[in-house]
Amino acid sequence: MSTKYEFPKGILWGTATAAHQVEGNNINSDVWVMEHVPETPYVEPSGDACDHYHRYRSDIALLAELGFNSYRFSIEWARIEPEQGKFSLAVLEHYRDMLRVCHEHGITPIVTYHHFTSPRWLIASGGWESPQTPDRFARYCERATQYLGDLIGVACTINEANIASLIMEWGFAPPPRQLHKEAWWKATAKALGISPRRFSPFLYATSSKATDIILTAHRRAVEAIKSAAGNFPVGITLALQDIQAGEGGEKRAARMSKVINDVYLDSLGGDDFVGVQSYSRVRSGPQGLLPPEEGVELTQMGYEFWPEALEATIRYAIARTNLPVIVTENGIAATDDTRRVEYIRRALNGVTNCLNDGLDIRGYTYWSAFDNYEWSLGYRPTFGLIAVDRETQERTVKPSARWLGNIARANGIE
Ligand code: GCO
Repeated sequence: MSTKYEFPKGILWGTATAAHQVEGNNINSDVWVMEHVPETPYVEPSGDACDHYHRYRSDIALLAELGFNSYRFSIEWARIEPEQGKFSLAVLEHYRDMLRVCHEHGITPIVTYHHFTSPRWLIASGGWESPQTPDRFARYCERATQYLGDLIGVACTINEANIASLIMEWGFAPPPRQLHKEAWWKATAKALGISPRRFSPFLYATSSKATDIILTAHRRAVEAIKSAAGNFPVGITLALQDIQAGEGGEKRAARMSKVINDVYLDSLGGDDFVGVQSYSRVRSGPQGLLPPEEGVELTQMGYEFWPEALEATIRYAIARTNLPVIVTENGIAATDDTRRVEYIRRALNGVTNCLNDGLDIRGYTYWSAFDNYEWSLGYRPTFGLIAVDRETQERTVKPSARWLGNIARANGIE
């Protein structure tokens, strides 16, 4: 006989998206430029994406109908401040309406202020290596909060502040000197009117100076949001991997943890929570990452199917910060939806283990609500609980959406 596990009252059950990945036509952003240079490493451009910019009303209604009580989405800096210092009231009004629609459906909005993309003008003026960026980011956060703050439920300043460190540490990008010579890098820099050496988009802001700038931008943003009517929890989100040591890899694993996780986790004093984003584990050998372990199932992303990483990363984040956790992303790219259910089931098992130990977890957010634009990999990886027809934009609810929606509605799991 199965017993029912009841989650603590008030837990946020939601799904996540990011503006660039779902809205469509984010033409004033740096990533749009990167997607469109002839030498682009992106397999396809984002185009209309899921046309969420126009379909948010029915999309949010659908999420509520499925049983979710929160929705994490990002507001797009490149739209809100299309030119430096010029703010678009029309766009702010658009996001205000999204927030209104959330509340109409009993959904707590979790708003991310920066999710990988930046305005072209920011990158043209030095991007994430410029000492002026923290102030610029704070000014945008302040303006947006003045306009939207009364309707925001939870705020995340920067999504995966550690992503560039992670990309670098794992060798997913060549070292800067080489990167600056790549044809697509040079072409994008040229299109933005900047020299390849000064081109510093968020995902490749890998220097220690950039790390400082990102963390300073976060701090300034927290202050700006709080001073501009922000009467809601404010935090950051981090891509946390369960870093395990393979044979002889202990030293290297410790170094990875430090560079990718600890530098960030150790500077979150004053935040209200930490957003944990977990997908898989990695194993480190003496020289670097080891390939996936033989016999372990792989996801569409090539990651190990390892839902237990969520429990490990929640424990790690809390041990290091002593802050409450919101799981702001957890998910799997899979064509077989039954594997998604199995993945989430095991991940939630980890969440309940943590809760049973008294750890403070405030929410679980599945990435993603929709099959969407997975950056340079285009539309092939399907993370969504809801499929989207690329021709017609028709939404199709997958069984995993109903299954997780029912858990959310019941606030419990069998
Ligand atoms: C990230 C981002 C998302 C991704 C997701 C799946 O974590 O990289 O927040 O934009 O799409 O993680 O890879």
